[in-house]
Amino acid sequence: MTDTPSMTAAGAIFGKLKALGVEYVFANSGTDFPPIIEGLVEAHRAGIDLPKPITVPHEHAAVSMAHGYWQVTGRPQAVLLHTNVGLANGATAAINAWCDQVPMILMSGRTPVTEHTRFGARTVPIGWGQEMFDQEALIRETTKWHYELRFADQISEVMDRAWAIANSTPKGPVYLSLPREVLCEPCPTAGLDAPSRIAPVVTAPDADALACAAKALAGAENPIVIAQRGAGSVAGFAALQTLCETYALPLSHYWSNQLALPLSHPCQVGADPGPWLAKADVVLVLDALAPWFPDRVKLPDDVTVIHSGPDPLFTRTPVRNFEADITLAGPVDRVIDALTRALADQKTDQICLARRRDSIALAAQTSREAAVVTAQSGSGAPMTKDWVSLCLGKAIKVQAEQHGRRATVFHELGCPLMSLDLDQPNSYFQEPHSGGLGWGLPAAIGAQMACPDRLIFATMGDGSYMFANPTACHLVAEANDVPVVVLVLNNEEWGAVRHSVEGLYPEGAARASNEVPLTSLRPSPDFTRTADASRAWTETVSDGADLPDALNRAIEVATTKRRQVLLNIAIARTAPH
Ligand SMILES: Cc1ncc(C[n+]2csc(CCOP(=O)(O)OP(=O)(O)O)c2C)c(N)n1
Ligand SMILES: [Mg+2]
Repeated sequence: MTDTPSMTAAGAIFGKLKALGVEYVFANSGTDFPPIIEGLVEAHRAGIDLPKPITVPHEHAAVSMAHGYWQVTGRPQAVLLHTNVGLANGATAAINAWCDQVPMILMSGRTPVTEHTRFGARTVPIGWGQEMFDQEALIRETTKWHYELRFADQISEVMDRAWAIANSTPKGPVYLSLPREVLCEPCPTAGLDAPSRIAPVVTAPDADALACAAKALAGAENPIVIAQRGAGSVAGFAALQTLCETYALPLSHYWSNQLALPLSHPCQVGADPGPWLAKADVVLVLDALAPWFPDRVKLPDDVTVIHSGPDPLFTRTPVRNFEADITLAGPVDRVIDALTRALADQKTDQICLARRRDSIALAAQTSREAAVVTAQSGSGAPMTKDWVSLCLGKAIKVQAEQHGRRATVFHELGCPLMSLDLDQPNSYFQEPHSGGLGWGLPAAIGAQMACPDRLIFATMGDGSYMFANPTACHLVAEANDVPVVVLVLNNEEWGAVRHSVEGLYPEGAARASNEVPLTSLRPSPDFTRTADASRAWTETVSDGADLPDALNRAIEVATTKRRQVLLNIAIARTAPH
């Protein structure tokens, strides 16, 4: 290295992150941070363009904010945590990011290795207390790549590599451990202001596999598409509609955590693919970790199953044995595009397609009408989650029509998809299938920071709200002027846990008892006061009839006063489905 060192390594990391397109570093600091904080001020004074550091008083929230930010922008962000303890607090959110294939640069400090003499060496007892043989083990299974920085002059190249790997198909978090002594070293500036010299890998489906898939789909009599993680991009969302319309392909949103088709689309047949799978001759799985319920679904013997997506076999999931006759690897939007082209070469029977299109449209309409009827039957006091979804979907429609506002609903045991009536890409995100609860609220805040003018709703169960470290989240929302609208769907219990007991033991003792152990959240805290502590605008809504007006008031406050809002909504306890 011939460059003159000009900044501490920590400042260099921030500068490099900016060059990689990172706008925010969601951080939770500690005694490993002095060189980071010093370096940050130093770099700022030197006029270096830096990402904005955001103080997040819980690590689960910090990682989840980067998660939500990426979901609405496709731009990976960075997270900086305190040694092993901060990393451990962020590990559940890293599991979520891993499961959802969300790229981010996750970093945490490493307690000093040296005990004396060297600058940055251990000072107070936690230097010993936080030492581990293998700190990376905490997140190794949930990151694509991990490394401990050895020298300050590695920063630019190591970051280039980290960024490129995080952004390669399938995407995912990467981890960098930062020993305090290294952070205290001076760092040469070369390369710090340049974007990555390493291009991410984008995979594409194999040509032969594509031709087989196109032939199967073109000749199918009873096809079904199952989409769990959306259509890959805004362009993919539009292209998938055309594909489904052209080839009369019904699509089921089975346990979907993103929207793949508008819910009003005539090929969108609801959340249950069961009846379609029972008679299917071709199944197209679009990026679905668990595309059906193996214990309940018996596929016909002669079915052709096509799995597609960034990692169609989910190679890092130990057990997953859904049959796969054809696999198409690549980002979902690329798969849709490639399939569309390959299908153009195939002959189709237009009369059959027209007939099937009509019957799918009828099924789609029937399923949607049934969802509305179910939702309307839950408008009492307390109300159902479906009723909240129906009202929220209507409010969102009005905002789009009257003000041209776009909206995104985050759902974590909150507003179920089918009664929401959403029709836009990026309008809906459910918790990842890893289900590390506490994701919804901070992910929504991260999304709102990325898109200040979008209406962002964080809808979640009362249990999920508490898992989100709400005091930390409301502080971040207030500190950063984030007007997120929080809907707590409060049934005063962990309903999903009770449903799971009663589902497994339908005639069991727990179902017959008045109070199912280990599921009650009574007495319910007054969540409006939790949010009020950070000066949110709050209301409690007990009667379903009052909800539409309450939602309008909430939206009015969020959009005109740009203040965070929380509605504590009384939800009826229901029987398992
Ligand atoms: C971190 C974490 N801990 C525990 C669980 C297990 N769990 C799954 S659902 C659930 C209850 C969720 O309760 P709530 O958000 O109130 O929604 P409800 O089911 O009552 O509608 C729990 C505790 C989990 N998924 N993640
Ligand atoms: Mg609950």
